[in-house]
Amino acid sequence: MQSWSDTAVPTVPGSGPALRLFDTADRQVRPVTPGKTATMYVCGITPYDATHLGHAATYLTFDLVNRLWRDAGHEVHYVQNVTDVDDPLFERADRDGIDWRDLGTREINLFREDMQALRVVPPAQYVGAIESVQEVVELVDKLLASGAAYVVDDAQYPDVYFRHDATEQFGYESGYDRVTMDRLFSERGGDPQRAGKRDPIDALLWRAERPGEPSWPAPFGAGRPGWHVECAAIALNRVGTEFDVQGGGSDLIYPHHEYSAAHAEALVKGRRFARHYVHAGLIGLDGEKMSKSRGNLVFVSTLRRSGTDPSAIRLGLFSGHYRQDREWSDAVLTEALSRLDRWRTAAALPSGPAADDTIARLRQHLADDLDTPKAIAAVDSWTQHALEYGGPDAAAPGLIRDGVDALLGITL
Ligand code: 5CA
Ligand code: ZN
Repeated sequence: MQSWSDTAVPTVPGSGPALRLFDTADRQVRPVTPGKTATMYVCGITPYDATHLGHAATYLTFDLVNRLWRDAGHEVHYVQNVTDVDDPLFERADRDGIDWRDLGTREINLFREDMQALRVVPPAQYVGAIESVQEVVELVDKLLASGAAYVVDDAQYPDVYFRHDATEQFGYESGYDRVTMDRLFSERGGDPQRAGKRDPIDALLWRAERPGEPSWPAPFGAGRPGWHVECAAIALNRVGTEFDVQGGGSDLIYPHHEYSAAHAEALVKGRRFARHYVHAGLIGLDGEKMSKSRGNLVFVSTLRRSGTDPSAIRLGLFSGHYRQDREWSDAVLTEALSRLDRWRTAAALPSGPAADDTIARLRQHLADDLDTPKAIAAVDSWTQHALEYGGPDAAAPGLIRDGVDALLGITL
C-alpha cells in the first residue's frame, strides 16, 4: 500500500545523547540500542472513521523517535500497518450503506492527508492487512504445525486459536495478572465465551468464513485473519524479531501487543519480538477518553479545514508528556497557538541570543524518554530572551528554526 509523501527534514549541526525510552515490558527507561539502521513497527489505524487527535498523538510520538534517530545519523526502517479488514469496518459500512472496501479506501486517503499535513515522516513500508493475508496464512500454518495453535471442534466454523501459554514468557510484555488479563481480553475485542476454546484467553488467529463476510483460501479452511496475528506477520516479515521499537497507544499493551509478541516468539523461540515496547498515553476530551463509542472525537481533518496550523496541533499535543494520559481542549489549542506565534516572531528576528545551548537542551530532553515539555521550555526560554533583550548572533534564529523543525516537526 502506498505510504504518504516524504517531508523535508533539515539537518542540524552537532549531535545529542543517545535515545532512552520507557519499555513497558521492563517497566523502566533504558537506552534504545539500534544498529546503523534502526527498526520500528507502529500499529496503524483501523480505517472506519477519520483520524482523531488521539491517533495523531500516537503517530506524532513515534515521529519524534524517527526524527531523533535520523538526527543521530541512523537510517530508519519504519513499518506501519493498516487494519483494513475487521468488524468495525463492516459495521460502519453497513450503517452508512457503502461497501466496506470503499470506506477503508476513503479513510486511508484521509489519514494520509492528515499525516502529510502534520509532517509525519512516512513509514518506508505501509502495509494493509488485506495485502498481507498470505503472510498470515503461512504464519498460522506454522503455529498449527508446532502445536502453538489449534482448530476448535466446530464443523461449521472451524476457527483457529492460539494457545496463550504456548511460550513460557507469555505475559511479560504487559506484566498484567490473570484477573486483569481476563477483564481486558473481553473489553478489547476478545471472545472469552467462544465454545471449544481451551482457555478463555486463547486468541483468535483465523476466523473461518461466515456468510456475508470476506474470506481468503487457506489450507486450514477459508476465512480471514485475527487481529494480533496481522501485526505479528507484517512485522516479522519486514523487521524480524528483536527489532528496536514496537509502538502504539497504551490501549494496545494488552491484549494486542502481548499476543503479537507471543505469536512471533512461539515461532522464533528464544528471541524477544521487540526490544522496546513503547506506548503513548491516551488523549481525552473534557475528562473522557477520546473514542468513537463516546462520540467525543476531535478530528485532525476538521481542525485542518478550519484553518488550524498543524504545527499548533503538534505543540498542543507535545505540551504534555507522551506517556501521560492527557486532554485536548480549546485551552490547550489556544496556548499552543500563542506559543507558536511567539516562537515565530522570535525566529523571524534578524539576530538573537546564541542558540547552541538551546539546541543541545532540545536534544538532551527529547533523548530522555521524549520529554517534550522540557524541550518546549528550552525553546520558550530562548524565545523570551530573544524578544526581551535581542542578541548579536545572526545565525541563531535560523538554527532555532532548523532545530525545531528537524526534532519537533514544527515549522516556524
Ligand atoms: N489497527 C489497530 C492497531 S493494529 C488499531 O488499534 N487501530 S485504531 O484506529 O483503533 O488506533 C490507531 C492507533 O491509535 C493505535 O496505536 C491506538 O493505540 C492509538 N489510539 C487510539 N485511540 C487513542 C487515544 N484516544 N489516544 C492516543 N492514542 C490512541
Ligand atoms: Zn497492531
